[in-house]
Order: sequence, then structure tokens, then C-alpha cells
Amino acid sequence: MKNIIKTSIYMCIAFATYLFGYAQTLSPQVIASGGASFTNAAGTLQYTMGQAINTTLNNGTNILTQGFQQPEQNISINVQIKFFLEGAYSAGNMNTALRTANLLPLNQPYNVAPWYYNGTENVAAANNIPANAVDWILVELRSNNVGNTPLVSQAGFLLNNGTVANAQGGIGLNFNVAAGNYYLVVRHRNHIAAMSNTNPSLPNATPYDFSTAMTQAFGTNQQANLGSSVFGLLAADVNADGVVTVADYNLYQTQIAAINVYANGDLNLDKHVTVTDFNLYQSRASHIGISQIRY
Ligand SMILES: [Ca+2]
Ligand SMILES: [Ca+2]
Repeated sequence: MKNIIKTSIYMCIAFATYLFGYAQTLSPQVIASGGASFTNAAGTLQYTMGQAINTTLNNGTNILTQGFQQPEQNISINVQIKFFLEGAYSAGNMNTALRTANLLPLNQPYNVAPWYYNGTENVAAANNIPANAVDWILVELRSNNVGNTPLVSQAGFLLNNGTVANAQGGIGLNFNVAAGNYYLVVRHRNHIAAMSNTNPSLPNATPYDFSTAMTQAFGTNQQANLGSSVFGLLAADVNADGVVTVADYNLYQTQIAAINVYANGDLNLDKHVTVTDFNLYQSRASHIGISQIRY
């Protein structure tokens, strides 16, 4: 009996070798009378009909499932972050004027200068954006605190309580990297970006919270004091290059008096470009972000 089983296994291996020996490319698929594969930002679910329940092995980076099919991609790690934006902040929350007026773009807006981030994060319709979304934000993971090159980046939504959510509204962002310690960089299109002061162990169930202390951001005085021991990203970097200079004022000036717009000159994110935004610029003029976040 043992020999029969052994012989069968050898025949299977020989047949598989014959089949795949002539293959030029491999594409992941399920070959079965019934089954399916679903993918969303949280991961991939695949199944085949009639397949016995088998063991799944998981080392934290990759997953191996015994059976007819294999998952198509590495497991992602969920990264939870909290931060505020000075311009939009008031008494514990940020305003959602852009979301309420359906002015937030359906596609992540960081695919232009200076970010050139080409991610495809998007929503199908304005109503799919979380009702409490403030704006799109961009998050980077970095292996160390020198240089300015991200390992991976991802766009998502910043909710009015400071929570970072993915484009589908789920809490945190999912990065396709191995679990480990990473520095976090948070960016917004008209605030000075900040980097975490430490490299927290990720994935994390408790958010890395920039808002609890000035020193949660790497460097000196790299956040705005919002009062009541709350801190947030500094406003007024209209061109998002990491420093507040006359170039930011000049860009603001081209948008003066625009109303009901999604414009970088709208520093307090109330959908209008007014003197209130100029006052924010003036209060932050000459501020310099750390070299790690500058373009
Ligand atoms: Ca600037
Ligand atoms: Ca404004």
C-alpha cells in the first residue's frame, strides 16, 4: 500500500513537471469546478468548492495555505496613526467643510509635484468618502531617520478626530511590507510634513499619536501647539516643499478670493481662500521643516 501511494506521488510530480516545464509564464488562478477570489485593501480571500480544510502557515510576512490554490499576495500590515492639521483644527476636532461640500477629489491628489506619488487610491463616488473625512493625506514608512526616501507610501483620508483611514474608510493604512520597526512620515498638501520621533513596532493596534506632545514629531518645534496639550502639523506650506517662504505666499495670491474650491491656498480647509488663510501664512512664515521631509 505504501509503495502504491509513493508511486502515485511520484507520478503526480512527474506530470506536474511535464506540464510546467513548457510554461512560459505563471499567472495565479483557481482551477476548480467552483471557487472565487476577492481582494480589497485589507487583503485577499480565495476559496475552492469542495476543498478540505487544510493548514495555513503564517510567519508574519507570508502566508502558505495547503490545498489547490495559494494566496496571490503578501500579507499587509495595518498601520494606525493619529495627527491633526493646524489649519483645520478647532477645539478637539478638525472641520469637514471640503467633504460636506463634496469638494474632495475622488482620486488621491498626491500624484503631482512635489510628491509625484502614483498610487491609485480612489473612491467611486463622493458619497463613498467617509462623512467625517477632512482631506486626503499621504503616509510614508521609512527604515531609518536619515535621508528622505520612503520605503513605501500610501494615500488615505484623515478623519476629523485625527484618525488615519484608508480609501475605503477602514481604520489605518495597509502596507505590503514585513512587520518591523519603521519611522512614519505624515504629509498633507498645505501643511509641513512631520516624521515620528521613534520607529514604532508595526503593525500597531494603538495608533502612533503625533498629537500628544510636540516631541512626537522628529526634530525641534516641528508641530503647532493647538492648546490644551494638543499638537498638530504646521499650516501654511502652500506648495508643500517643507518650508514656508514667499513662494507659498505667491501661490496663495494666485488663488485669493476663490470660494467653494479645493485649493492649496485654503490653509484652514474651509473651502474658501481668504484673509484668514493669509493670517495663517503670516504666523508660520519662515518655518523650516526637517531635511528628511523637504523636497
Ligand atoms: Ca513652501
Ligand atoms: Ca480658507
